[in-house]
Amino acid sequence: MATLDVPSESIASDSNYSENTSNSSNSIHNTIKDLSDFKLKNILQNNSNRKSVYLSGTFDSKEGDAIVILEKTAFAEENLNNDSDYFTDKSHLEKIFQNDIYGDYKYFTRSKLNTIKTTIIHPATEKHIFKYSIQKCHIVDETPQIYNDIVLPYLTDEQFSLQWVYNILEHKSESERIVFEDVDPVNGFIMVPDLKWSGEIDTLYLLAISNRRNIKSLRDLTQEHLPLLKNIREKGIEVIKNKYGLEGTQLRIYLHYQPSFYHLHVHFCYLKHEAPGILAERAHLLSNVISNIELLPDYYQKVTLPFVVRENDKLFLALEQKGISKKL
Ligand code: G7M
Repeated sequence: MATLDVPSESIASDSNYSENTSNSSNSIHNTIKDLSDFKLKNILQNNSNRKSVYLSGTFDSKEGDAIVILEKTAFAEENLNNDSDYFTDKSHLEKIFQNDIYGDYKYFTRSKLNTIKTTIIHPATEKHIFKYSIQKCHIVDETPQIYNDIVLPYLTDEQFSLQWVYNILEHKSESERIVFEDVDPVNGFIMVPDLKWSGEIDTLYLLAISNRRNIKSLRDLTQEHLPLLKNIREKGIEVIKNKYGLEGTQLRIYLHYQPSFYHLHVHFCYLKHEAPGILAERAHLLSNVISNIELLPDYYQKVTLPFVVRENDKLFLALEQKGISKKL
């Protein structure tokens, strides 16, 4: 088993705790206006590359734990013009030092140019807190037998709630954010901006969520699903081209293995954006997936699929108990 220490934000196969979903009376999302009520317990992760922090804590007025994710956003090109407040006296420079032709400054710009993308998960389960904490990770080569004997029973019992996915499919949440919908029950899908996308084209990130509810992940995909996968690829590309002006060749279109959420969905990202979860141990390009199934209809039932598991995850313990880690 290969090991690596990775911030777990981009890693799936979450562990074993009971799953809460939001009920409206206790939901912080109905009332929250600022974070003055937030009581910090732990800094789960401070990612200087992504300029983001993952915090756990509570809200005074509500029951349950919370996760607050703060992320400095990318520059929006539409704000970089001579009329914008970057280039007026509404912003000011503080000089740190000068050396010959080189000057180093801190720049304090108008607050609207300094948006911090904020994601709040409340009430958060222990499993969510676990997901966002830094942990030691391992790569497991998952054979079909390991999948069927260990991983499948584990994820059947322990997966994250899919309520947010069903809310999107049933137009109960994010309906105003839907970018495209193909209502065909077999090959259709809904396309929405990913939770992680703050809306600047440079970091474009959309999700295509299948209408079908019985496809957990890459492992379930067979020849039968080729029309669905091709439909997602073809229409997803067309929609992004029409709405955002990006060509299909500028997109990274992929599935995660393991995913965090076991309902088939495809990620569409701008190629130049290095989104979390695009590394080789997790991302599978949709074109490769289609091609593999065309070559061998049951490719994903036969192939060994490596995936990353966290050391404190129950799944890792289950793999250890069966002696899998020692064989790798
Ligand atoms: O790792 P996996 O392939 O399961 O990726 C799931 C994706 O769903 C991630 O990129 C998340 O950012 C995204 N996501 C998660 N949640 C809970 C939501 C949500 O409520 N709305 C939207 N639009 N995306 C979400």
